[in-house]
Parts: sequence; C-alpha cells; structure tokens
Amino acid sequence: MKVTQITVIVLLCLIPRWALIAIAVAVGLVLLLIIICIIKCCCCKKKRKKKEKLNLGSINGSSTTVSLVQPEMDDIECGLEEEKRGRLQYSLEYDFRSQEMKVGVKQAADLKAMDSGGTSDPYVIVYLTSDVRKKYETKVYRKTLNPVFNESFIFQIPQAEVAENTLVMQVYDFNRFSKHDIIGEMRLPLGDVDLQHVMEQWHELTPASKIEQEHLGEICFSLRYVPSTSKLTVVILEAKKLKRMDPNGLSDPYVKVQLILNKKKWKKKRTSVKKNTLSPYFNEAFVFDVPFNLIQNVDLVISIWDHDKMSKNDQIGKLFLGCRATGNQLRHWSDMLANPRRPVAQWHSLQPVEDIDKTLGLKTRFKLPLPNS
Ligand SMILES: [Ca+2]
Ligand SMILES: [Ca+2]
Repeated sequence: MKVTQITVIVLLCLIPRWALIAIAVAVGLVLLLIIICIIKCCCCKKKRKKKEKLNLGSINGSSTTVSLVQPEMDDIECGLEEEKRGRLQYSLEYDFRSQEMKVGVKQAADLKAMDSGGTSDPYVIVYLTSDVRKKYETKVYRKTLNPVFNESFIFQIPQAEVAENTLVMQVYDFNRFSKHDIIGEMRLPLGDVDLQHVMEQWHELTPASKIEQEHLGEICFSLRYVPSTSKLTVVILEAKKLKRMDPNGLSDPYVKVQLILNKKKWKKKRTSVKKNTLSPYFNEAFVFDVPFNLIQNVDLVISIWDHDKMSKNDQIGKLFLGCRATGNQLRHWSDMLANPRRPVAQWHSLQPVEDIDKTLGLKTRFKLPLPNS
C-alpha cells in the first residue's frame, strides 16, 4: 500500500505541471459531456411522456387500441430526418392571350445542409419536361438554408401542350470547387393545375428522382403475326417530334428494324432516308420469317437514325418489343400475339440508345448501315 502511494507521488512529481492541467481539463470536459447527455435524455423522456398523455387524452373514452394511434411526431421526424430536403414556395400564372407561363420562384425554407458548415449555397433550376434544354436559373444565395429568391421566368407554351407537361424545379447547392449537389426537387404535372387562377403555394422537396431524359421523338408502326405462315410483318408508318441532329435544325431520318434471337443479332431491314424532316412519313412494310416456336425468344428492335452524307450516321433513339419488354412496348407485342393475322398499330416514345443496348445485353458497337445500298 505504502509502495503504491509513493510511486503515485513520484509519478506526479515527474509529470510536468502543464500536463497535469491538460489532464484535469480533459477529465472536466468528459464529465461535462456526460452531464449534458444525461440532462438531454431526461428532457426527451419527459417530452415523450407529455405527448403520450396528449395522445391518450385525445382518444379518451374510446376503446381504440394503441396500434391505431398515430405515430408520434418525434418518431416520424427521426425516421425521415435524412429524407427531409426542405420546402419551396412558387407561383404559377398562365396568360391565355400570349400563351405564356410565368413561373415565380419565391423562397425556400429548411433546406437540407449540404456543406460542412451546416449550410448550403442554394439556387433553383426551372424547366418544363417538353424542352429540357431550356432551363432557367436563379441567383445563388450563399450560406443559407432559407433563401428568398423572388425571381420569375417566362415559358412560351401553347395552351394545347400545357396539360402533357410537367414543371420541374430543382434546388441545387452551389460549390466553387466541386460538382454542385442537388438538394431536392419538385415536379408539378401541369395537367392537374387549374390555369384559370394565379397559384402560389409551398411544396415539399423530394430527393431528385432522375435526370431528365431528353425528348428523342416518337414513332408509329404496326405489327402483325400470322402463326400458320410464320410471318411477322412490321410496317413503319411515321415518326414525329424527332430530335434535331443537323445544324439546320432538322434530321434525315430512316428506320432500322432488327430481330434479335437469344441476344444475338438475327435479321435486319431498313427504310429509305427521308431528307430534312423531323416528322417523316415512311409507310414501309418488312416481312420476317419467325417460326411460332421462336416468337417467344425474339426481340424486335426499332431504331431511328439520322443519315449524314459526310460523316457517320447517328442513332437518334430506339426501343424494343418482345416478351422481355416492359410497359407500352410489351403491351403492343402481346396485343399482336393476342390478335393473330390482324395488324396492330401503336405510337411509341424513343428511348436513349445506351439504355436499350444495356437492357438487351448487346454490344454497343454496331456495324454502320450503308444508307444508299
Ligand atoms: Ca456549397
Ligand atoms: Ca443528317
């Protein structure tokens, strides 16, 4: 006992005074932290008990089971804390005479902090899904989670096209030396909006759903399958709203029709080239021999290309049908199978080439088609 006491005294004498003070300060800080934690826990418990009392009070007298009681706000907030992106106040006004839509970006509140200092540098990007290239931006507001923008933007949009459009507002965090982060976005389908009145409201921001797909165009074709003769007939009818590929603001479209069997290129045909147009009319029929036992394993790939005289032809967009397809494409394919011998025509939206190639599991390297052969 005596020996240990002596060693402690000797050690204390050996340690310099500043070190002793530092140790004392550190111990003090740790104790302070523990005390703060205990106080916080006690407060939370009290708050919770109070709320429980309120909840039970509100259902007083009824025989409702506890499981039917709304979950507490505290719990909801804890669960969604990471999802909270903040709110955005905007206004919307449509002028029927000038066919203009005025979008006001008013202010944002409680934005998610994206920077290490617990703040963000927000700005807002506004666009309509019909023309994702035309984007407006507000000014950047530095180091705030509650910016007041008060800016408005005008979109020229014919009344007939309003309903099929969606207004997108994305709140970004500006960063000087790195990629800007998206804080959240709001999407407002304009078909649901009453344009007769000026609108002004708050909207909860959600995590960014997807980067807008560029509008590539639409194509209409008919399909007909006759099991007894094994004939699959594809009639490429027309296309519209095609993406502009040439400097003159037009394209020289032609369509490639390809059959893929068990993920391998099997047969292909193509239409003629229609010069300088974004809405070509083809009406060209292609007949393929596809035995009934193979029709389940076949993918029909339709792609639209822009012909260029001096350089290589570019793909505008594509899509595929077959039993592996989804949505509209699968519906068209099954309609064809369900109605043997009858041609079934349908419009389809073109999709990005890379997406389709990825889904099909094909190599992106395609042999270049020779337009005039
Ligand atoms: Ca920032
Ligand atoms: Ca061209």
